Amino acid sequence: MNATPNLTLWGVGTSRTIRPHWAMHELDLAYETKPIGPRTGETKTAEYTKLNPRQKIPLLQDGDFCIGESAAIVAYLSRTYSTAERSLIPDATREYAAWLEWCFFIVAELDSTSLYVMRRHRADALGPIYGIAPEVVAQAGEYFRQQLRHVEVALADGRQFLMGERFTSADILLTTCLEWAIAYGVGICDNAQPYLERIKKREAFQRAIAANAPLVPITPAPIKV
Ligand SMILES: N[C@@H](CCC(=O)N[C@@H](CS)C(=O)NCC(=O)O)C(=O)O
Repeated sequence: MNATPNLTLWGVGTSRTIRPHWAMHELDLAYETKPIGPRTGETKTAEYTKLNPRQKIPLLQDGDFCIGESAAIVAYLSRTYSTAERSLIPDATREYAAWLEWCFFIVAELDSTSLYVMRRHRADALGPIYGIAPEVVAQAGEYFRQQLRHVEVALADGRQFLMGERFTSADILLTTCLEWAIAYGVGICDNAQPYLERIKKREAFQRAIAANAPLVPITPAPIKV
């Protein structure tokens, strides 16, 4: 492992960009932030496109290595920079597999199939670009609630975190989805409420909120229909 990593994180201001900021703070890593925002045109510059041809935030530079996709960045940081004192990922093969299962479940079912579909088709979000579709939005919200039952079971019996008594980066992904769901008026299960309260008291979470705040309010580029 690199003893003095040279880490730069691009992107602030969204529920995806906060994920790697949070992982960095949990792991107590020093890094530089390039505070570019979503839908500002900043992901389309030649300099940025060279680093990330997908033209999306977040993006992590670790020395001469670049990685995009928020969940992949969090997994990379967890694997590369966890220590005995600060770890975001289980070691044992089956626990690691269960962690992977949670990460893929959250990204595929809660984020991409539910919340992001709502974002794409809400009139007050990206609907003017991708089509305003109230029925699709309602169904996606319902599907989110159904899928959240798996989280409800995992958090039963007063369990602290998704994987039991130990905080992992799957909790980072889940928290961002729960906050997003609340912002969209989708109810979350009862035991997710105290879970969220617990998580939000974490110092690393609070530092990540500050690190993810845009320096100036983000003014999105006009929507092109
Ligand atoms: N699946 C990607 C999604 C990233 C994404 O869609 N980022 C948006 C902002 S939330 C973006 O950069 N859009 C292009 C832009 O705003 O210029 C991830 O989790 O990192």
